Amino acid sequence: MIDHETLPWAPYPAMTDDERAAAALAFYEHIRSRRTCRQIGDAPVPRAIIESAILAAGTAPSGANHQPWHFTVIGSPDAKRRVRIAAEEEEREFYSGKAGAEWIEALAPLGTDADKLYLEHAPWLIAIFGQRKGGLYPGDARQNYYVTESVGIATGLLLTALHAAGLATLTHTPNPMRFLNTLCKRPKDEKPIMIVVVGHPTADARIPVHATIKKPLDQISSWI
Ligand code: IYR
Repeated sequence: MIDHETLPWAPYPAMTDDERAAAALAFYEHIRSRRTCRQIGDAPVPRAIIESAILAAGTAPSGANHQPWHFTVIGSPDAKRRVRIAAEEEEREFYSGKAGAEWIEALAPLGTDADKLYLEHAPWLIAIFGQRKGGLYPGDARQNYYVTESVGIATGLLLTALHAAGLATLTHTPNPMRFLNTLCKRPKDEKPIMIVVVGHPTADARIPVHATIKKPLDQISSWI
């Protein structure tokens, strides 16, 4: 076996089980208040917040610790406009037939359509790419592993960090979204996974009731 260097486990802060239970419950209360916002306005958000959130996302566990993700942060009005135009083009096809009746019906309670105003108005769009090839160090061109899973976890942390900073988020998945490679100048072997739209809700923002229904514990878990 190849020798590998280790460090002693750095203990987490001491806590009683009661304190842990209270912390877990408090975190649940915090995260359950996050919801997708489709009316994100043009109120500005400091770049430093986005940087910290991406650093948080980058702590996610990943296959072989290769960290197979890339975040392109889109803040220039011109680039946001180009994303909106390209995404709306795909979405118009999606909503006018490509999606199929069952998918359209499933989306009806969310009230989504092909207009993606927020892509232009929101202060930041974060385009997230998964890297099939890479490795830990700059210039590595090794195989990456569990790319979708790793990027999914990192995206979850990104949303959690942005929520902790009091910002509204929306996960947007234009279908297909290969146009993002061109727009963000990313190589072909990177797969666009989604766009996270970040900002403040507009004063008249509303949320679909459908989105507030969360499955209870006994439906999402079994204990054996
Ligand atoms: N990408 C489209 C459609 C869409 C699909 C699913 I599944 C959603 O949960 C929401 C939307 C859009 O952004 O409108």
